[in-house]
Amino acid sequence: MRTEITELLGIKYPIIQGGMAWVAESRLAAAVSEAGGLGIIGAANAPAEWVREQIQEAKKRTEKPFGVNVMLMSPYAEEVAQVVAEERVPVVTTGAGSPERYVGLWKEKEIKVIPVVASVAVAKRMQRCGADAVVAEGCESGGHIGESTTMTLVPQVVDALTIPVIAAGGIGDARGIAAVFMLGAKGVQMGTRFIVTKECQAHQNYKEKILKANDITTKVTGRSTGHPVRILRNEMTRKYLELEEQGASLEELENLTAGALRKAVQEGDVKNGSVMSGQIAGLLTEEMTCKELIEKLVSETDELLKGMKIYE
Ligand code: TUI
Repeated sequence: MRTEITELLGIKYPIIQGGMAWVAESRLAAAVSEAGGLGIIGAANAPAEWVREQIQEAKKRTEKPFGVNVMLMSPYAEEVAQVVAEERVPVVTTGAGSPERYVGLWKEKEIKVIPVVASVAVAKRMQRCGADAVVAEGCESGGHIGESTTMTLVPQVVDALTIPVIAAGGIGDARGIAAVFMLGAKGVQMGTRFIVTKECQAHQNYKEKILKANDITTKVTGRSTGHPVRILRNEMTRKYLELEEQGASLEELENLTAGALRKAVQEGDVKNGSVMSGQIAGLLTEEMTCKELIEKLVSETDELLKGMKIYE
């Protein structure tokens, strides 16, 4: 499965693990990279020293390339950007903003820069400022999302850019991978699918909630605040959406979600915590190791694309 993305990143398969806040730590990232994909440590809102420890831990666990996702709304984004450069992490992905001011710093250290984008306009800006590739992320994704679906976003970004495009949002199995290859993507990024792996350290309650979800279990909170976030429905989303409908203040809404993701991921409080998840949760029924998962995805995608015969 060699594509422009495997060549660019020096990896075996063009399968990237999403840099999920609180979930994507060194053990998961190292397991994905060891299995031939690209593991990512999610810096999210964590302090730079935590990110450095995670990078050093991942380096102990794998000699293969891995990445760090820098969440640009974090108060620590600037320091994390520096740590990534100092540690010469092979790949950086970014989310929730534009990484333009850090691109020079990273490129100086020969770090591959892959911004996650949710629109054609931002994708074009990223190419202009020197990105090596982009992740085009549709609103089927969990967490902070844009407006367009993967089906509509990916081919439009592919046509607008010359650098390779990685598709994300709503991909949970080989059918999803084959589908986005058809849309012109050269790789995939999967988040939710990697939460339900043996190496993922998220609380078992979080994993179970994803495994029990169906096609309509996710909700989008925060549309009124300009920061829409896709989460599995629970007591917290019910209260949040009710408050939002009543026109509650930003402060009231933020009180409800402060620390809520950590509460779900680490403490397993899936009633009052934020259980961020993509819409593909309903397709997922089984926890496996990263190696088992990646090998299954690759062999089934191969089969689908080799035997492709849609009609007579
Ligand atoms: O970043 C994500 N997903 C995330 S970040 C996150 S942490 C968080 N938690 C609570 C509230 C808010 C954030 C949880 N999930 N995905 C990548 C992504 N980036 N999707 C959309 C964008 C994006 C949005 C706007 C990228 C660039 C952009 O605009 C750039 C600009 O400055 O115009």
